[in-house]
Amino acid sequence: MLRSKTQVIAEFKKKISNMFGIPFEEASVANRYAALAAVVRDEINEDWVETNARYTRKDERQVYYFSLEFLTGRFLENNLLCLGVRDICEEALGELGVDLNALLETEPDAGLGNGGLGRLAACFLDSMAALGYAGHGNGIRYKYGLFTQKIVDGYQVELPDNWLREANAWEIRKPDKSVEVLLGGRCYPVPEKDGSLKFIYEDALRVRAVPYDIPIVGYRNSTVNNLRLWSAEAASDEDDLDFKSFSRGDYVNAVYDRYAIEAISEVLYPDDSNYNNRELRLKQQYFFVSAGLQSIVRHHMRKKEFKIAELDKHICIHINDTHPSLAVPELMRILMDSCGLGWDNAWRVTTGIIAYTNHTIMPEALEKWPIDSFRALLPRIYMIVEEINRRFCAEMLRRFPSDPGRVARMAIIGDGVVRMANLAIVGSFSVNGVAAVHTELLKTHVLRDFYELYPEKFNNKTNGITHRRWLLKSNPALSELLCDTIGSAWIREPQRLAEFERFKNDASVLTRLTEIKRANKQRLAKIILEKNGISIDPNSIFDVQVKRIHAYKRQILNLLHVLHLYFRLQNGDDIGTPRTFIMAGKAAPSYYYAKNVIKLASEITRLLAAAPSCKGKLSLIFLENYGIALAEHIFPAAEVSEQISTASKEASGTSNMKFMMNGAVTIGTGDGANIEIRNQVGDENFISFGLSVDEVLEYYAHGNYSSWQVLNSDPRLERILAFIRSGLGCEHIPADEFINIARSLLDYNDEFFVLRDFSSYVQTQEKLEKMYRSTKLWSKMSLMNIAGSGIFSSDNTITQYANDIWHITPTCEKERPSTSVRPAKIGKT
Ligand code: 26Q
Repeated sequence: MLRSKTQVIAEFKKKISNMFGIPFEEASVANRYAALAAVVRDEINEDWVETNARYTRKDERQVYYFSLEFLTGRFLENNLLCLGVRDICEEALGELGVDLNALLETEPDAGLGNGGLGRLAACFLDSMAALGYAGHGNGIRYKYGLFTQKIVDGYQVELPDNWLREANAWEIRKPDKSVEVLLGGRCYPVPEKDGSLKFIYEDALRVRAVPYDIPIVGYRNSTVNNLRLWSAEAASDEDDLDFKSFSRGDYVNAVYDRYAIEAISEVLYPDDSNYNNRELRLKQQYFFVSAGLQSIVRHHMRKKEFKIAELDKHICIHINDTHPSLAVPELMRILMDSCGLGWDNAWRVTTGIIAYTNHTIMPEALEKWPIDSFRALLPRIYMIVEEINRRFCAEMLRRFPSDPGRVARMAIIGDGVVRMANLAIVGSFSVNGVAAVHTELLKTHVLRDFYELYPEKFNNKTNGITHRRWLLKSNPALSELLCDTIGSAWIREPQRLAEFERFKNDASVLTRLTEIKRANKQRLAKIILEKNGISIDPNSIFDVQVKRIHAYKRQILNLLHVLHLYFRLQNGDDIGTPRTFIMAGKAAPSYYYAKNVIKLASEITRLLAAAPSCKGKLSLIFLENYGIALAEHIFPAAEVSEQISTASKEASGTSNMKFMMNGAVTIGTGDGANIEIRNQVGDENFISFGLSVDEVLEYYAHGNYSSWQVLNSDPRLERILAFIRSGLGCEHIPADEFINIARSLLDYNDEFFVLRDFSSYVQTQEKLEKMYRSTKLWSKMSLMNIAGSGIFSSDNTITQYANDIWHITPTCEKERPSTSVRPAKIGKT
């Protein structure tokens, strides 16, 4: 137990000598990090064992969150905070002359996700543990996470993210819990003596799925849940080189099979919207779904007096988008082929277990797999999907005999593909969107047929973010101010952040808030100077847009505005308070438009830096390699949060919540969760602009938008676009460098209404600048955003999932004793 500084020092020194066989004095920073992590892990392990025993004892329903992505970020500091030993460790190490922050920085940023969906899964794990729910993660242990982004000469270059190069201090390999997953080959039924069918597999590739468990530590509640990530290995040692092919003299193919197997968990696909038709991706999906379900069923079957026909009382499988939707036929397969249930029983159990969250309304992101490759890879699963489809279509024809078009649209198999969203909806008991407007759009547009069929399945669960990582951990100064003013109850009950509103007219609190923001801006400026060698001015407004680069997220609108300000300065106009635009985000490697946006941002950076008119007034910086670690530095320093997607396109957004919680004011469209943020803080604390969802839908319905018309009626736009098409008037940029952007805005009629929203955006930015001039007004707006952010804690979201979908209650029994002086003292800035 880490109860005193002396104990921490002793444990830490002992670990160094045990692990590395050297005295403390000789240990490197990496050694020290590993030793501290090991000390913390020992502490966690006790609670881990106890939590599992508690779950078994209580025998309540357990939830498994299936996701192809878990963007967890670093663990060490989070775990220290959750154990309540951060301060004591910092002080103990300090006595040894070791800087805790330096150790924290050496941990790799676990980037097993692309963006919003992956980070949401990580926030949900954190909240489930903090609230004492029996909720676990199931995913893939990718050897390479999302690529590392470099910007070279303004272009994005992707480097592999070899995050497992050093031993991962948080995972435990569990070879004895391995399961086998079969791919390809042939499958056919043979009748058994008792009349049942047995399915025989021939020539299937046998993949050994090995689990690695990572503890998910609850906030000071002695609860430790499990994140189980699967790694693909050749089926067994003898199979290292498949003996049969070996003896046929087919040595090379045998080696090749081995590579093919290990390739499954090699790398995370870097696309975050476009469904891309890669067979390996389908293998990944089946691999982790099958491994996860087999191990879960096996675990619960060990219980006394367990009945497989009641599995739905014991577990709930939540699928994060359609990526794990093979859970539907795979669970059917296990229940029928391995556990002997008949179809109807298996279907009742399966559809009582699976719940599905949709994260997108973009049709191109809906997953569809060609029948041929699906059947070849998953012969038995395909049979089951065919049967699900046959029964579903028959039922639909009975219900809608005069509407065959509807039945065709809703079929799970059609037009030569398997439609994964249809499979997920038919095979689950709950379908939810991730923000109120998104769920409404699903019901009225994208999934309308299904809503009409199963209205009771549909529900909304607005996304949330964990305030422990995104406020308590990343913004210690603000956390301290909150504790000084409203006490520390908000840490466990984030809705109590609302009490901060009492201070909206308190001059000294408002001043402290401004000072904290300033200190955080300086901290970010320092990091940028060290990393990029660029100095940014903490006196300027930090106006930030950080997220994946996407046409619908409209980074281009931000850039058009920056160019607009550039021209105004060139013209000798006064643009008011100096501004630093900060952007960051990755583009999918094959998404040329998005890459073009990064190049444009980089060239604008250069242009502004070289223009005397912009000096001290306007700058743009594009930060490399946006990820969790960088994000934790950015949100606390942000003053303006850019949430400017085309209304109706962003399912929810979650960075909007992280900004708000750190006191940034949003300039945003009425899209996704922005709408709920605006409702929460009131119009006076949210800066709105642009077309509404209804207006956008109206344009789509009538097809009456013309980007040329908008362009021709606005000389500012004409000038800016001509400038972009000329390569920013720079000799070193070829004239067609930004052709992708120009084409999308003009030749393709500006699908996302960038030009249409430009004028409203510019005007609103001017309004914003005027508001900023009053430090007091701005600080008050900032305070109101912080005070309103509590409902966007994922604790709130998870409570709703638990009550409305999963039907589970917290199992927590005791509070973890704290050895820390927190929360009175939160930490150092
Ligand atoms: C699918 C098939 C093949 C390859 C890749 C994919 C794929 C991978 C990732 C498709 C989509 C994603 C990620 C989507 C995502 O992050 N969506 C975001 O989810 C957030 C959490 O709900 C929302 O806040 C965002 O609005 C939504 O864009």
